[in-house]
Amino acid sequence: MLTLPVPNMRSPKVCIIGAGNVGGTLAHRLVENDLADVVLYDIVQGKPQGIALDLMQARAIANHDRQIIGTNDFSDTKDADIIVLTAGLPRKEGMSRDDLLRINASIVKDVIPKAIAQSPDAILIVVTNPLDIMTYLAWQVSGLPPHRVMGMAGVLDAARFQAFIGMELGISDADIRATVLGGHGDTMVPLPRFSTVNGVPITELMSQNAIASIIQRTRHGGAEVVKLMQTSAYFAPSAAACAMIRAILYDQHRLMFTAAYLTGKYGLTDLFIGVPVQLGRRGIEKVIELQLTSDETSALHNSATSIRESINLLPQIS
Ligand code: A3D
Repeated sequence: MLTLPVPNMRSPKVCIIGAGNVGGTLAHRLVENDLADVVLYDIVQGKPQGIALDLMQARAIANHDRQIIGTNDFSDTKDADIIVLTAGLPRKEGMSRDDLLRINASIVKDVIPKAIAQSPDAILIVVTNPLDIMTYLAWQVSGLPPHRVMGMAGVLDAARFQAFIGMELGISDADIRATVLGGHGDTMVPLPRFSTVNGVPITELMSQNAIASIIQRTRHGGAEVVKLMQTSAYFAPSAAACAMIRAILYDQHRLMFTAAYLTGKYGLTDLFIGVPVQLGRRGIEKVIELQLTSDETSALHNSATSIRESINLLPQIS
């Protein structure tokens, strides 16, 4: 039988800006899940090159042919399908919120236009904190349409909620679906009414007290890790970013929670905040509006107010 040659299809390419804990772990996940070639960019000489070489040396054992390039030169990131921003400081002890905002805002303003100039058709996923505000700023300086810009937090926050529900009930996380809206931080809005174990709302399975304490633990899920490890989490954050990238590259039309730009849904306009979206190859295909109770709406609006206050600080601090 005649065998036709396989067409020479281009591999998807993901550019990760910031070869730190989240960026390096994400590169590892992407190549070892055979999802994309990776270009890892960092301002520190040698760091991205070293991680890339380490990952290339693992290829024979990990059994994949993905290319990993480490660079300090944006021209190597050309024609990426997805750009992930993980450059920036995590908040450290003694650092005020405004300090973090100022430092990371200047990084975002510097790197995003350079990355987009190389990959004008890319979809942009922001991980840098403070997440909702950096996503807004990245969108502003990128010039991209809002459906091609999103913040990674909701997938992670929902996964933390899932993990704590699973631990409390002793049930597999595979059967648990959790919903978390709002900003990534103290004002996030985990929603028990929309969180289920194989369709059964957790409100049927747990006491109000147990749910309240799981919600608190979810809100401080990142801080709990920092306290233990003395550094910001990266396994779960990189897993969340990887799941979003898979949904985009495979055009999966998945319902996921991301920081998305709102133009009236939930009564909110001109900010990025965590909401359910449908994610596919074009980016955010639609923002899904849940029918919230008045308490849920006011919690979401409270979160939006805190994001808005920080967005309003941006012109003064940078
Ligand atoms: P870290 O391991 O310190 O890595 C940050 C990297 O950014 C370092 O390699 C730096 O050299 C690099 N960097 C700094 N400035 C630049 C620049 N101008 N250009 C290119 N690279 C630069 O931090 P991390 O990986 O743990 O975290 C990275 C960011 O993600 C921080 O802002 C964290 O707060 C944030 N983060 C967010 C989440 C969310 O859930 C939203 C989770 C985990 C981390």
